[in-house]
Amino acid sequence: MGQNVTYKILSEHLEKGSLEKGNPVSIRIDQTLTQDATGTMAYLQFEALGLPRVQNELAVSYVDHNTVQVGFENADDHAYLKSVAERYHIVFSRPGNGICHQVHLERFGAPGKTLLGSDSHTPTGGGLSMIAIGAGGLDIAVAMAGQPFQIISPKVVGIKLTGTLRNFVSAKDVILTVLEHYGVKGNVNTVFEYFGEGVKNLSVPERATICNMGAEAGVTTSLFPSDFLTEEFLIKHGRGDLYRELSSDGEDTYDEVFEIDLARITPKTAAPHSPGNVVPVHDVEGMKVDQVLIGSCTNSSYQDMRRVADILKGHTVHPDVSLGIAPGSREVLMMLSQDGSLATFIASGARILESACGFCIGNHQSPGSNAVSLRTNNRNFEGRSGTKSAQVYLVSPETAALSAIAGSFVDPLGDHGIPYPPKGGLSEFIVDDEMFIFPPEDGSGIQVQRGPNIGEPPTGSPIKDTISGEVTLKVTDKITTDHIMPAGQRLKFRSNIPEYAKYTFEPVDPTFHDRCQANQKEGKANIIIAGASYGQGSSREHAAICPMYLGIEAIISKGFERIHHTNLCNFGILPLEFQDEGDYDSIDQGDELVIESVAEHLERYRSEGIVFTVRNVSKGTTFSAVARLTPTQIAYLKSGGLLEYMKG
Ligand code: MIC
Ligand code: SF4
Repeated sequence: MGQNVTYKILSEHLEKGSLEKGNPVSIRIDQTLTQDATGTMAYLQFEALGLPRVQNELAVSYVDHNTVQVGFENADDHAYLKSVAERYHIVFSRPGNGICHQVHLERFGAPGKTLLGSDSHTPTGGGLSMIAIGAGGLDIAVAMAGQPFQIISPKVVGIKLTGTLRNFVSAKDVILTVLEHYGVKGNVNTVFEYFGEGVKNLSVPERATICNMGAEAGVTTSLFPSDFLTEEFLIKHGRGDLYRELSSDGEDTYDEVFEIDLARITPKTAAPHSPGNVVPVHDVEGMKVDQVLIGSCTNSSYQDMRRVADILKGHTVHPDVSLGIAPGSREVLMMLSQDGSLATFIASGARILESACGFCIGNHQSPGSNAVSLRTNNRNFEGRSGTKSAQVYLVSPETAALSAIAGSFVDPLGDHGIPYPPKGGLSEFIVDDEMFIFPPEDGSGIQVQRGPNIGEPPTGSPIKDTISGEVTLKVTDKITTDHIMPAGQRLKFRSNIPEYAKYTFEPVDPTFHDRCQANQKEGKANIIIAGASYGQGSSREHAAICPMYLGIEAIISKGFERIHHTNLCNFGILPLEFQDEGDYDSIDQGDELVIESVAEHLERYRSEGIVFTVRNVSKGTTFSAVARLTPTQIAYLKSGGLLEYMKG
């Protein structure tokens, strides 16, 4: 029986379980990556496991998120990360080296490998035909301890590509087309695998852009086959020996096929405030633009940047627009400086930003009130830019550059008078590993540095037999992890849970923290009621750790996103789904709920889920809610979370 690439790689890495769609399986993890915002907690957790060094093939620690460094906290985190890397045999990518996903693709990605990263955009590695999955930091810590990672054997959607993109239409428009079709919810336990004649017309960085934003659809990962372009990319990065060809055994290996003719794709934009809110650029043509930002792990390759430079050449940024450009890595920046593109950016009036996440996570470059901001990154959730009233549109680098010149939204296929740049630029990559610190063989003598902002990971307690408490918060559909744990100016508290917990649900209800603590003092549980697709977006496990710290014992929703559901189990919070979604309407914030005999229920594992009865004491009613848990997740809940389970 033929296989697709997804199942070929999964079979090679299978440690436990049977690879049949819907079954939980454990897979061996070859490589791990962390970034600083999730990494400090991941390494604190790894340290708590008490091992002498990491056990997996390759572990890389990047510093790219918190590089603005207002206050001492971030610099202290960087010092901790550097020392912990040397101590436990982890490669350290210094601040300035670039954005984790871009750098990992350039320097470590390899076809057929598995990669687990504490960042939801880890699937960028699928551009090199890897099974690259985003997860919470604790899952990465456990993978670094040599333990397998559990996933549900996925449904594989084959995205069949034919044709070639027209000039001025790019990979971003491809993934926006996919998002337009599949939306941002309901794609859990699914993989998007690209195949077909059109694949050979997309470069590795273009494939990476497409895989990167598959995260917005909520899939487990996305990937491309590995072919002559993969080999060329690897050879140019001095890693040709890692090449292996990987392709699917045919169209009938997919559970579903979605066909895209690249030649028919038109420029798209994701309008405020969701990456799934896709409209043709043509529909917004002429809209006045205040800010344009080009970069992020989605669109910051040399190919993207070079095309932007070619479009900007000889033009000045419109007087009403602020244009910022953040090349994705030091390699890209060095190449742009060598081929003259950097000079072109400067001459055009662009503001050159650090090779880091920066604007994408609201660390800086917040737009003005009600401003229209065009960005090449992957998320435009309300307020993520740092300005709640801003209107953020996600676009391709081509649309961004043309609009920065015009001062208004430009349809790249329209009559803008700028010719499509001929293929140019450097044909070889600049490979330079000077900004990595490779660990010594024996790091046992290294002293780990801990600044005052670095706290201990909180310990969980075993799930209670009766969960009795208040609905402290009722929220609607599509609550993102940016709503639960804001980033931006709050990001510096990632290593300090008591401090960071003060900002839990800050954008939704700033009184949440105090109200939770009041209930905790009275010995009452805090319970959250949520709509569909709860926990969309980032992998940040802080969206589970801080609620755990604030005594959230259960969350009842119309549905959870994959990474967040896993994080909740990892931190001992019971995730329940309404059996009848209509029950959501009958509950009010402030109602008292009781869930009894939790332990007894958890003994009754069912693959379709365990049904609990929830009593609404305030309304005098009952309703049913299902916990969709794997046997391992049940064990974590009983132990008080994954860390407690691992510690035995
Ligand atoms: C994001 O894009 O939201 C982040 C910041 O990269 C997160 C990770 C984090 O919250 O630290 C992600 O995508 O997982
Ligand atoms: Fe960084 Fe933005 Fe990519 Fe997240 S999405 S890793 S914040 S560039």
